[in-house]
Amino acid sequence: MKQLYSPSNLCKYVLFFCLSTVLLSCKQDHQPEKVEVEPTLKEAYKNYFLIGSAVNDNQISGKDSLGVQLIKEQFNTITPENSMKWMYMEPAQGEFNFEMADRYIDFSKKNNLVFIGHNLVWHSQLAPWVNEIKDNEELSNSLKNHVQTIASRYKGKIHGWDVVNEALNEDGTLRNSLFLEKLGPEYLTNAFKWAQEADPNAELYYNDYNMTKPKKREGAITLVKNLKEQGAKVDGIGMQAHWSLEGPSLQEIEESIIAYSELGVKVMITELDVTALPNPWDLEGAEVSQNFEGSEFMNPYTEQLPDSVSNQLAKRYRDIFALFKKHQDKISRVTFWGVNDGQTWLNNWPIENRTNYPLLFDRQFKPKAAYHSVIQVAKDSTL
Ligand code: 9MR
Repeated sequence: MKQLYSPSNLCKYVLFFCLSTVLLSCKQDHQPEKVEVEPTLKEAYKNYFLIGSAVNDNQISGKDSLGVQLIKEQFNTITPENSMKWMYMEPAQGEFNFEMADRYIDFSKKNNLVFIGHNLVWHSQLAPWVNEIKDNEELSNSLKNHVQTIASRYKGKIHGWDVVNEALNEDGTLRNSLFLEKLGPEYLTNAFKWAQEADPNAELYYNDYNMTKPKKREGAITLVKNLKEQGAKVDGIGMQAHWSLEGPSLQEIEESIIAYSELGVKVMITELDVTALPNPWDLEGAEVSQNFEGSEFMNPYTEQLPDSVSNQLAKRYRDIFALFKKHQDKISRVTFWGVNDGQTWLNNWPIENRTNYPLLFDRQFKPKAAYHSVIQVAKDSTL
């Protein structure tokens, strides 16, 4: 007892009291603030639809490591932007080059990403030898061989194929491509049938731009109906969605989503981007043969996007995603056409070498205002 109240012990008690008070107040001062961590895109939209990006060779090879990081964090599906197109897959007749495509598939498997093949049949980015074929039967056999060789190599590894890309004109008639001219409209049904034979479980899609325009929409509906009547399996329609701040209107987009879904197919937004640059010719879509001379007036934001335009872009993305969310029962996937603004094809179309800002991540891979507005839509329980 005596020991307990000795002066040296008393000193210790006082010291202990002071120390614990200081520690306690420190702890209170540095109580971590409750910062709400924003979900990633794929987390935010996990109950609604898949969310993806087009990816390029620099990402697959790992050269673009920041891009790869974003792909893994933000997306759950990928589409190769270029490397599975005809000119790369079959550069010479009957000689296939699977090297890059195999790497894309490995990348998607390793990172648990749903893989979309793009594309099997397209008049553009075709290998030059195809245009040289004179005999129609040879052309038909080459088309069959192309579709079947590739679709069967990746059987079971590909979730869905853009089987036919951009086969329609703006007025809804069939585009006068080499295939239509020489093989007639049957080439479309055949392409779907050959793809199905080669990979019966893969989803098969028709993919095109300006799919919100009433005439083209009618054309696409007729096309899909015809394909189905002729016994082809069509699982989905891809609306590419190369859009602008002004158009298409939300009404056109909504009517199209509903109309396509009424065909009994899945609706996918497959190549989303929203140009932020002037477009005085009112060009819409993605007709790559359209190219124009540039000027300073046409490339106004070489340093950065002004806040006013950045806010417009965020608002446009907000409206678009609110609509997608409203129709989540019809939409199975939304894919952006590229990871960040530095990598978008829209820096070079319809005028080369411009500085465009159509995606959700900036050139430093940082999320933009548009990104936050897309996340907000997912979280907003009133939408
Ligand atoms: O983004 C692609 C770009 O790198 C290519 O140069 C271009 C060549 O045609 O193709 C772009 O992707 C297109 C896609 O494959 C089909 N829809 C339109 C896209 C934009 O042109």
